[in-house]
Amino acid sequence: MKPDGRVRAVRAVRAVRAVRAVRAVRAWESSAPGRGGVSIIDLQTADASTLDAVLESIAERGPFDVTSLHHRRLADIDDGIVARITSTHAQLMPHGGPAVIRRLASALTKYGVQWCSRPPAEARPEATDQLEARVLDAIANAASPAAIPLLLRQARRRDDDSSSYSDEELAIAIRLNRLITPVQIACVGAPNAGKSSLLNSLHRTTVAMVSPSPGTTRDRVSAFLELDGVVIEWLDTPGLHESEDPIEQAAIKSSLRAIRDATLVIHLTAPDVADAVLPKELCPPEGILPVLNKIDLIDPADVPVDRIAISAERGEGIVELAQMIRRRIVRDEDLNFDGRWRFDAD
Ligand SMILES: Nc1nc2c(ncn2[C@@H]2O[C@H](COP(=O)(O)OP(=O)(O)O)[C@@H](O)[C@H]2O)c(=O)[nH]1
Ligand SMILES: [Mg+2]
Repeated sequence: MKPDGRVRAVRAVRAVRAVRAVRAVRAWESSAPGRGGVSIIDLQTADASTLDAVLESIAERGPFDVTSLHHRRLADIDDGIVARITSTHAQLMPHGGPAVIRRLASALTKYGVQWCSRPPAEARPEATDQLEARVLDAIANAASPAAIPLLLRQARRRDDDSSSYSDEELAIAIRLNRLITPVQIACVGAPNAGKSSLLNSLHRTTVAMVSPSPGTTRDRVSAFLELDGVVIEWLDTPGLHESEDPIEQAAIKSSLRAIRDATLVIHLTAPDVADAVLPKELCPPEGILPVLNKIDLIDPADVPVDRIAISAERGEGIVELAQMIRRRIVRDEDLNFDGRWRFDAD
């Protein structure tokens, strides 16, 4: 419901008062951006009354006593929890979507709060300086376990060398950043090539329906998989083929878009199905990896030398495939790199 004119006027007066009073309040998102159902925004100031003013403006209906929790509408944007931790520290806990956080950040800014794009060093009392705080933030956000030992070494390396980054360091950072934010890998091929079986085999649990009738994977299915220490998002696509069915056509169209955005494409073929025609001018940054499935159906001597050979159903070649994919996404030399990783470029 829209607030009426009087309520809006009262809010505006409060906002002006708040803007005057609260320049000293700083706010930042302390939870991993876009990860959880609920986010945490920290509000910190040196003076309790300025924090009262901000909370009254954003969440209304105080008082917000120390150690109290309140369920409130937050700036007419979202419902959430207001937690008053100490007289000078409070937390807002709205839903975790990036759009909600962006809008709340802009509402807080309107009330005079200084919005920090990342938690300040003091927000991490265990960090001795800003760089160490950034390392800890990156560790908190990193999807892949392989990122942790590398990040732990960064604070010292970067302290020791403050020169500008070399081209090699910048190129390696593009790949190492994939350890923090997972890339997408699309598995494409004809219906019945075994794409869903491969995902299942990689995942070792059923996340996609496997069926002998073509076109079972009507929509895209994606799963986060850890391949050899590196987490990636695997897109299981519907078979690329002509279809009269409008639902299937829509699914194929949507998967074509996803395939074009993928960092690596796995082109799956099988001896018992005709190969699919791949989308034109497909040029993923890490290339197209040809993989032959169902090698249990053929004589080993008939496996073409240019194909990675697997049997999704029997689990043959799956570990080797996972390692090969990992090396395309983050190379061995990247993981052993002894230079500086620019993990915190804005
Ligand atoms: N013999 C054999 N059959 C397989 C293998 N992988 C998948 N299949 C079978 O191939 C059929 C199609 O598999 P599915 O994963 O649904 O293919 P998709 O349409 O590409 O997703 C199913 O009957 C699977 O059991 C394999 O490695 N060997
Ligand atoms: Mg399928």
